[in-house]
Amino acid sequence: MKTLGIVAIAFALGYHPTPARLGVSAQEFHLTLSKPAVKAGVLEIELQNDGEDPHDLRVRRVGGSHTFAIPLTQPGKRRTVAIRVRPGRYRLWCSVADHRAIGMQALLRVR
Ligand SMILES: [Cu+2]
Repeated sequence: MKTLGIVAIAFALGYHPTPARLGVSAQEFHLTLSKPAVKAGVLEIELQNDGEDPHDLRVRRVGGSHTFAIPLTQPGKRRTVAIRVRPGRYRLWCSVADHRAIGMQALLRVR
């Protein structure tokens, strides 16, 4: 019971030993997130290209200046990157050609 208590306190303080995960499916021409919101901390983003063209992924906090980049990923392939996210809203988009403008973008909330 003592161990359980310590774990409960650790969680209450915001320590999460396993990172949050977010799946992002890329298709022509939209991005589908596995969930609309995640917790702050380490976030594993798994980009799955479910389309027929190569796509990449960019992630930037609204109001922020750093852009995380997941490189070009071929159709049928998957890439996972771990980033650290803070509470707020993050924009995700594909930076290939005009893909962002024609719909390959999404908004993620971080609590
Ligand atoms: Cu794209």
